[in-house]
Amino acid sequence: MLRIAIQAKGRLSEQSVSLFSEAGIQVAESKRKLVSRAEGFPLEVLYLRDDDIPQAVSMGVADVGIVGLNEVAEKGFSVEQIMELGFGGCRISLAVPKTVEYEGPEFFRGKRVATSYPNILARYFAERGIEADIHSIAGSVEIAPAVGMADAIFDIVSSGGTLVSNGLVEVEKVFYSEAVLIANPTLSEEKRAELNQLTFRFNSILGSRGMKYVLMNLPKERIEEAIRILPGMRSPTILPLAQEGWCSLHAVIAQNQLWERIEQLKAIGAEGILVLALENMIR
Ligand code: PRT
Ligand code: ZN
Repeated sequence: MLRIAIQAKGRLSEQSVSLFSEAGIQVAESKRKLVSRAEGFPLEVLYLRDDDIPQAVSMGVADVGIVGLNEVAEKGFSVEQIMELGFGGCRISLAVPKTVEYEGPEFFRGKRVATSYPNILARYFAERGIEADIHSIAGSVEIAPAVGMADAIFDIVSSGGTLVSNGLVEVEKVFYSEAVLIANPTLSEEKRAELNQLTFRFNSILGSRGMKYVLMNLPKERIEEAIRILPGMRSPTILPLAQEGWCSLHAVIAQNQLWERIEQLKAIGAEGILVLALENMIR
């Protein structure tokens, strides 16, 4: 049975649990428990702080884990990155007080930069031959410049609101992150097979995001044109209608192409167009 580590409490925990639920796997939220057994899949869930997940997976305490790519990159433990999960998106950026003049990364030479991500930052500076003074602090990085602890910060940004309210400006976007599924590199064959089953479900869920299912009535003589507009997964499904000369056409279409394609279909005589949400797409 696979053992998966997820964040006990925090920004990734709720969405980890709801991804499982979409995959037909019931996982309880942590509620001070350390381990629990999922329903709907042979899976044991270990609830940890996000900082500890890369190490737990690397040591084999957990076989797989869900954690931000930022933590994986910062901690540097040997784990296999299996797939991106489409939530928890953020970036780690350098930010300076809005009152200083900033012309480029050379600004940081000899400056004190506060961060909880010293390793990622050290790599960024090393690649540019910049020597700076990296101050590793555990929390509330954004207040460091105001209290005189640092000249700049390197911290997670998502909307940018925290920077603005602390009088800081984002000047370099260094690292992009989202929640990822990681695995211990030496899983047994049996666990590898279970992991493949899990990623198959996750891929089906992620693959259907942003996709819609459309159906419409169409005069039979326009089928060829409609197929050119709507190629679908393999090709659209066409069913006869009771009314002579008409058919019903079904296809999957990307949300961002939806309106343009619908206008083209209307122009060739499509009627009664229905657009439905797509829950899963099994490829
Ligand atoms: O207790 P534990 O150690 O498990 O949790 P934590 O407090 O270390 O982490 P948590 O729950 O805050 O974040 C978990 C993961 O979510 C991070 O490692 C990132 O991968 C991801 N993530 C996504 C974020 C954000 N967005 C985010 N906005 N993590 C933190 N923030 C913070 C950021 O530190 C800053 O204080 O939100 C603030 C910035 O937000 P904006 O929107 O104002 O820019
Ligand atoms: Zn943490």
